[in-house]
Amino acid sequence: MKRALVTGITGQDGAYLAEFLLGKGYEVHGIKRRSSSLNTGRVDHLYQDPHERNVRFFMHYGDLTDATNLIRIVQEVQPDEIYNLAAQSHVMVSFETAEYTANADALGTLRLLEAIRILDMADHVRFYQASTSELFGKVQTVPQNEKTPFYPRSPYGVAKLYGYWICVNYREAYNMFACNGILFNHESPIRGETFVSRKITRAVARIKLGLQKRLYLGNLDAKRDWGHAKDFVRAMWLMLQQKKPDDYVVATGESHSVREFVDLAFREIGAEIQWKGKGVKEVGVISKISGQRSAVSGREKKSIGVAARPRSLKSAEFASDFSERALRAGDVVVEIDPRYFRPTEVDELLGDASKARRVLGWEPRISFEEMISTMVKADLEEASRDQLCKDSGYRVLNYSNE
Ligand code: NDP
Ligand code: GDR
Repeated sequence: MKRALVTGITGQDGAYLAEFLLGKGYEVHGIKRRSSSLNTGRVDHLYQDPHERNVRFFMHYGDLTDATNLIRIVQEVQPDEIYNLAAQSHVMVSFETAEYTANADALGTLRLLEAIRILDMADHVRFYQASTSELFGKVQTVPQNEKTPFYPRSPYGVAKLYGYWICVNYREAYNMFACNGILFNHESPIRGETFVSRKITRAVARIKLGLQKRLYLGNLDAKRDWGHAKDFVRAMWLMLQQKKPDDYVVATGESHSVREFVDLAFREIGAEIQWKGKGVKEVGVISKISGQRSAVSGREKKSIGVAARPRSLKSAEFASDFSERALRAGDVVVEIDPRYFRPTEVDELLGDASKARRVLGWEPRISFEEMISTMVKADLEEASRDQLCKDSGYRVLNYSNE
């Protein structure tokens, strides 16, 4: 049985990858951070009581900023494959926590590679590094592939640049099987709530149910090549199954603006958005409501995927019954808040994944539209629980505008 060690297992990709690897018969070990509140929500459904037989899922306390701890875990686990997904992964936050981001994202990668070397495992461990399209930053060519020069635009991008090159260097210096997956944006119903995709789908659901009035965003014109996380973790695994280690761009080859994302998300609840005004005064106004009800069927719920939290269908139906009370044509539902503008922005990303298609046989299966639809539906279910509480007289907090 193959054994994998996944850092960042409590994050979006870690949860999908863990489920994928368990499905392939792996024994999966994850590193989680100690935190004062629970941080394992995305993998709780994978938890197995260690006292049971045939347990294949294990968690270890650890942190990418703690070298001795990483060495100990790698020694104890003796993995065949290591997936380094842990990172301070929020670009905007990296401007506020630049040094920490460098420590975790850049030096954290070095610490893991060194752990492999110190433990004399360089000749048999396969290593995946979560590199990113943020390396391209101020893009030098369109579309971006493995040969496109890098020009990162944030402390996060710069830290990941170190991670990329140290991975290449250890491959060349010590003959390690180390791969960079240069992944473009990928989202899902379990995406962190402060990334723009989830911020939008969550707000759309809450606006529909009358739990929130407005969505405040930054740069509406930024364009991203957005795919689904479930498709992208498959590419990570494929990279480590090849004869030779290499670096691959993973992307859908389609680019959409934040504005388009908002349009499609609102359309999912039967509302059309009209954009009025310019610059920071621009607003999104509801121009038409079709009265469409957007509840989630049992079958659709299954397709939301792995780590989607279990919810009751009843609550989703309940939510749709109350839906139309909140929205009216003419309502201003989107506004610009310059606080979300970044000191340096990545304006437009478009990936060329032809190498991944050719060598790995990888291609995305979930479309942009399907992904948004799934995300809105999942967020409607989640919001419906808050609505139930609110309608029963309990206080519901809104932490959406981050
Ligand atoms: P998330 O932010 O959802 O997850 C990050 C994970 O890293 C969480 O498990 C987090 O733990 C953990 N983590 C953060 N800091 C540390 C630390 N110091 N020590 C140990 N663990 C830590 O990210 P994603 O799942 O979206 O992304 C996975 C990786 O892929 C990241 O490295 C990201 O930079 C990269 N990437 C992501 C893309 C995307 O579009 N999603 C695209 C390209 C690259 P906790 O839960 O406790 O916070
Ligand atoms: P990104 O993702 O920076 O591409 O990094 P994010 O969703 O944060 O931003 C995408 C674009 O949307 C614009 N934007 C906003 N972003 C946020 N978060 N909040 C807003 O209110 C908002 N309004 C507009 C941003 O300016 C940006 O242009 C993600 C992370 O997962 C990284 O870890 C990963 O490496 C890259 O994707 C690929």
